Amino acid sequence: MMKLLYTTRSPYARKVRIFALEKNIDLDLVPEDLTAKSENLLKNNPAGKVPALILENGQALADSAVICEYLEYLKPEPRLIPTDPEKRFQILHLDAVAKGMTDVTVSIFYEQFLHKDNVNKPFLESRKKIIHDCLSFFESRLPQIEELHAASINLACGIGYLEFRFADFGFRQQFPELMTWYDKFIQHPSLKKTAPVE
Ligand SMILES: N[C@@H](CCC(=O)N[C@@H](CS)C(=O)NCC(=O)O)C(=O)O
Repeated sequence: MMKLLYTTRSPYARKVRIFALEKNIDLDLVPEDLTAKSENLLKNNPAGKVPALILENGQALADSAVICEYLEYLKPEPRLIPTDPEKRFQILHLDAVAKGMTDVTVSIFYEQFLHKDNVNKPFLESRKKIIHDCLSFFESRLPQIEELHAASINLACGIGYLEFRFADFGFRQQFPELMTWYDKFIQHPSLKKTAPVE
């Protein structure tokens, strides 16, 4: 069976787990400790990040987008990355914005984790503004994220991570329509099963 190196908190690993659940692909989930990275992780992904997938022949795949692309290739149905070029690049664009928002959220977590007593306030404020702008972008595109696809999954993972770490940012109040979408979207069994836990 393929092995997925992951953490239960990682929004990127969560996207991969949701893809696998939707496609009924069994993965052997191997937990990683990112404060003491295993040799296995560093050997398979020298960038030291989860998720990393190890195929049955030993080949490693790093990065959630690459792994999801592989799972889509392995089992095309249900389609989560459209093939029709117009739809495909629309979704991939939304997917990239969702990933950008998650990257920014994760960078805030690291800043707070590393500089607890001396956080860079202007950095945090500029990062929060990016998150705000991304959420606003998606709130004005609700029809495009109605269905289950790479971008809607990625966005739900990003918002899930935001709620998990920074529920006090106030985005629930600022984006009620998007959060109504989110609360409904996370009822999908694959999302319920992968909610972040410490
Ligand atoms: N672009 C990567 C990002 C993966 C990533 O940043 N993962 C975080 C956990 S949420 C990580 O492994 N961080 C460890 C580190 O950067 O040292 C992906 O999409 O898989």
